[in-house]
Amino acid sequence: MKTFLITSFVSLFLASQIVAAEAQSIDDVTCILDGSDDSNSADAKDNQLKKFTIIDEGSQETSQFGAKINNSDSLKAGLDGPTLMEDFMMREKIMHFDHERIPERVVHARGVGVHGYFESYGDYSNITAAKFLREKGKKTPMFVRFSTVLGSRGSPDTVRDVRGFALRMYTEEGLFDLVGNDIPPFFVHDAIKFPDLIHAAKPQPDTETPQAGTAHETAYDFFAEFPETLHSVFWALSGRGIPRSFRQVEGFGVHTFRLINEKGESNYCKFMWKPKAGLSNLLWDEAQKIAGKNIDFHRDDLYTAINNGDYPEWEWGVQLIPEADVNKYDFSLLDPTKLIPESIIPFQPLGKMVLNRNPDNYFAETEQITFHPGHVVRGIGFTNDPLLQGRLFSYLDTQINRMSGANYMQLPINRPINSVHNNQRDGYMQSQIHKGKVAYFPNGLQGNTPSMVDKEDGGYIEYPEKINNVTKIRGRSSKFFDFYSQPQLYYNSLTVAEKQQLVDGARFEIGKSKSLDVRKRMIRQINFVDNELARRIAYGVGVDLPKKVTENKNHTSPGLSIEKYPKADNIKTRTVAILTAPGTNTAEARAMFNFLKSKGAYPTYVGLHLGSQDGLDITDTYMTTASVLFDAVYVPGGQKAIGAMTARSSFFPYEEPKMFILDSFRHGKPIAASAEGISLLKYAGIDIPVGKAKEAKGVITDEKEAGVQTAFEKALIQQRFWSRLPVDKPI
Ligand code: HDE
Repeated sequence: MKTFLITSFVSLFLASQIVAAEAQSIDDVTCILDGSDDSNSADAKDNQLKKFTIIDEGSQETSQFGAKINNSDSLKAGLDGPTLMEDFMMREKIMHFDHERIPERVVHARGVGVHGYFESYGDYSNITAAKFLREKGKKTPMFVRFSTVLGSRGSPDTVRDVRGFALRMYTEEGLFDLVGNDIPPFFVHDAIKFPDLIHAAKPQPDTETPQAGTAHETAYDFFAEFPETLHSVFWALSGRGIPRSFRQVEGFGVHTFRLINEKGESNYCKFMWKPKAGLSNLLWDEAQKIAGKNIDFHRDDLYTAINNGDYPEWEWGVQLIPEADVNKYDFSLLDPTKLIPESIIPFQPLGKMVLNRNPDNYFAETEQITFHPGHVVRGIGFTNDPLLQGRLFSYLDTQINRMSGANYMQLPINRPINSVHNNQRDGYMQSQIHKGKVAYFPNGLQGNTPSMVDKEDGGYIEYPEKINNVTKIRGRSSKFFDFYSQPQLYYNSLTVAEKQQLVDGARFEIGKSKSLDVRKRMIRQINFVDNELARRIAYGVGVDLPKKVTENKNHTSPGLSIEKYPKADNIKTRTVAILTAPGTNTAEARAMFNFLKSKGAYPTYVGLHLGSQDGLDITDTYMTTASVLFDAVYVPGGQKAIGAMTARSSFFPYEEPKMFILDSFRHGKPIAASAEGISLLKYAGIDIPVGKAKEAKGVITDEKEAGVQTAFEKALIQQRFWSRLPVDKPI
């Protein structure tokens, strides 16, 4: 019986593809249908995916129905004659091509996916029945997709936006999807306002501009009218809206969820995950320039690190709130526009998450994955957060639009690693053959199987929350109406340089609104958060400086500032440009290259032309790259080279080396130079610090290359020298 089922499955689902691959054994295919054999292993998902993976290299061309063919020319009536209708090869090939696209996601269209695993730090059965959290060292396969929210699939990576950070754990008990973001609050608290938010923020319907950002009138019109958005707007306007790398962002489940243990006891929780590489962001000037120089900056960065074996890691855990404390705070736990300050409830790590494999095929994996906050495992449940409740509908519904049918969970990337049995049947692209006449429950003919599983036997645990004595009402509880305390908390927790970034971001975004009325209304709202901030922004966007209406409570919370965030203790994956020209001191250049490489950094020789230059292997030129694409820069000595680099010449018509250094300096990046290389820094107008000021400023110079190594490494750990960034005079 099984053999029949398996054979049919293969012929239907894989027929067209399998021809080019090695024939699969019956046992292999059994695993596809019934993943239970290795659902307990960290490799379980990879092993399952391998069974769907096709290798075309070395094969012969066939049609979709398996005929061997040569389809380089269409079939014609004579060499110059008309193409014949009979040409099944052409019809099939073009038909398939015509249907290659599916609708992009209505939000989060641009994304990059990677495989990895979660490893539990211990047994947490005291708080949850979820099996992936019940054993120290237990590994669970994962897939993660990072995304921007507003841009189309082809938009640049470095736009100012929130980043989606969606996780899928392929647990032995089914999928657990945590579809989160890189910032803890959300813009609106009720799902019913989500379409308004997105319509206001996406390109305007009359012009379809601007792409991938909120710097336009309708967005700020909405924000100004709907001040619960302010908290998230503040995060997006700060450095959090323009991360340096997906590897250096935090993750947040945003909503309050529920954890339930075997005894049925429940705690509220917020999920969050913290990058071991620390946090880092781009400056707005960098972000904009990168969008022109390398539109794929973030996905390249992630791909390269993983490809090099530098696997990004996060600590994954919760803020746990006892059921009894639900009403204890000034804000409601059910309000997703608020965060729970870590000063009130600390982060408790439960495990680590490691991303260690790039996908093989963008479409099959990253595009076809269908995340859904409703994919939960036993021991994890929902709360009455009205945003979460709405999402539980939306993520199912949206997939029908993208996937054109209800069977998308059978796609390889979506299949759980444990076996799936139920009475759901048929529909477009059904790829499984359910044997037998029974597709209902209860049944006698199949012994009442698939049987119903109660929570006592390992079934999903519904938390028996009491809902009594309530009246149907459209509204919200009073705690949801405090729109200003948390943006104030966030603003207060930023450093001087970070506050300036927020001011600059706001001046750019609000300043893009042609309507003075919108700008005025926005400043009015910001003034309810903090008068000084509102005045600084107002000045830049041509609005009268507002009078003070609110006292700043001066409260702060740890963990919100990027500048103060704990740093990694190494320089792995930091990108460093070594600027060269013919005549560079190659010994110095090589010594620095090797030093950085030995520490795990990614050095690159930038030269006049690709290929060998004085024996150095130049992999980027002053044309193909720029300072904004690197974390730091080093200039070795070499009289002839520095002579050329410190003049406007036919080699450097735009004084490219000078501009390189100037940008690095302005952007607060570590800069090192040795011997004659120091002259390039001076030529760029940089005051060369001496003594301890070198390390404080991150400008490291010495007559010898060996003399800059250690201090340069320290500077690279620091990543950015915030004190170099300009700050406004008080207004
Ligand atoms: Fe989403 N969101 N969302 N969202 N969201 C989608 O699902 C939606 C919300 C988030 O990489 C869509 O498959 C509604 C909060 C991420 O595939 C869609 C509401 C958070 C991703 C959708 C929200 C998110 C999505 C688009 C308000 C952070 C990308 C295509 C109730 C916690 C997932 C799709 C991926 C994607 C709807 C609010 C994060 C339309 C209605 C809050 C990371 O279903």
